[in-house]
Amino acid sequence: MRDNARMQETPTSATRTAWHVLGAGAMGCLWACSLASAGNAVRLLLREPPACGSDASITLIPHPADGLREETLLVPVWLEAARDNAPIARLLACTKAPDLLPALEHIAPRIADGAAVVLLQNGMGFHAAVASLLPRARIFCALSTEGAYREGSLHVRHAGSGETLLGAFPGSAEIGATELVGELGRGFLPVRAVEDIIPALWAKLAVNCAINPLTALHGCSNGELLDRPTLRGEFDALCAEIAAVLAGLGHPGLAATVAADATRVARATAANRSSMRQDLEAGRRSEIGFITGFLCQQAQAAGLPCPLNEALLTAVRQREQAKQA
Ligand code: NAD
Ligand code: KPL
Repeated sequence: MRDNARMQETPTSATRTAWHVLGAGAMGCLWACSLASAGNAVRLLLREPPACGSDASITLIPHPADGLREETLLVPVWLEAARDNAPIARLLACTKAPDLLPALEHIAPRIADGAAVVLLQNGMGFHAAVASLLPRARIFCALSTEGAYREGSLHVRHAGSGETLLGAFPGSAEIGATELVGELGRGFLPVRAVEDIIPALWAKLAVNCAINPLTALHGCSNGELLDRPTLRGEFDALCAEIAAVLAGLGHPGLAATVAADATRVARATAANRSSMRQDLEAGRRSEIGFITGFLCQQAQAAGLPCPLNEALLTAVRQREQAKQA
């Protein structure tokens, strides 16, 4: 490995809007690096006070598609305590879904009127709650197929190159996402504005409902769902139930493609340990409540049966509790 290379802040950084990044995990560090690479001043909001209020560097192992040439880079960022009082005009929220609202409640008084708040979490069911918590902010949803994992504290590997879709949460931001894409997409991570993000959120949710709980409970790779006959049977039955719920909720197009979509994603990510499997195996709380849990809530409200999804929701929650006990 070559020596670490230090990414320089460009002279334009002083003139660009500062971006606060909430959550210094895999996605938070990756996005902080991408924003900093474009000359933005980046402030990483930490829950832990000791290291806050100082310059620091994120160690980034880039993906070849990032075009950064170096094998390892040190990217300068400013560490800031959540309880600091400087106003926040641009926020990229990168916590896991269950941590999002508590984290935002903590910094809500700092969010400026008209601030852009981008939610990068997997799952659904939290966007409206954030919009009510921050009624004067513009809320955006980001859907990312980038893959990253932490190698250590402030040390991230960009493992899979993808794309991020950005759209305004309906009713929250009068202007679309195009203006913001110009800022967020200036770094090495590609970002694309979409007019209506909701169908994309549902499509991703449906695929995650099909893959994540089964892989987490069986401790198998995504590809094993397709290749092991008993798992394939469970996967097919689950896809059929998800399709029936989507059809009942008024998403016939998604209902028609969910089995093929989930199969394609499981094949394309065959060797992956799903994020939910990783969470359960590490004894962490998973995002099940915002994935299968959200689908079950919507199904129940519409009077649609979803026994397979309900059973998976219960089983994953029991597994989480057993690990935490
Ligand atoms: P992560 O666990 O690596 O990072 C989350 C970070 O948030 C942690 O460092 C945690 O300490 C921090 N955090 C939690 N509460 C906080 C608070 N109150 N204040 C400050 N920080 C707080 O998770 P991740 O892998 O970066 O995933 C983040 C989100 O992005 C998830 O919803 C995930 O599903 C989604 N996502 C991740 C990937 C990926 O490849 N990692 C890809 C696409 C989408
Ligand atoms: O999004 C994913 C996850 O693990 O959360 C998939 C697409 C299933 C890839 O593992």
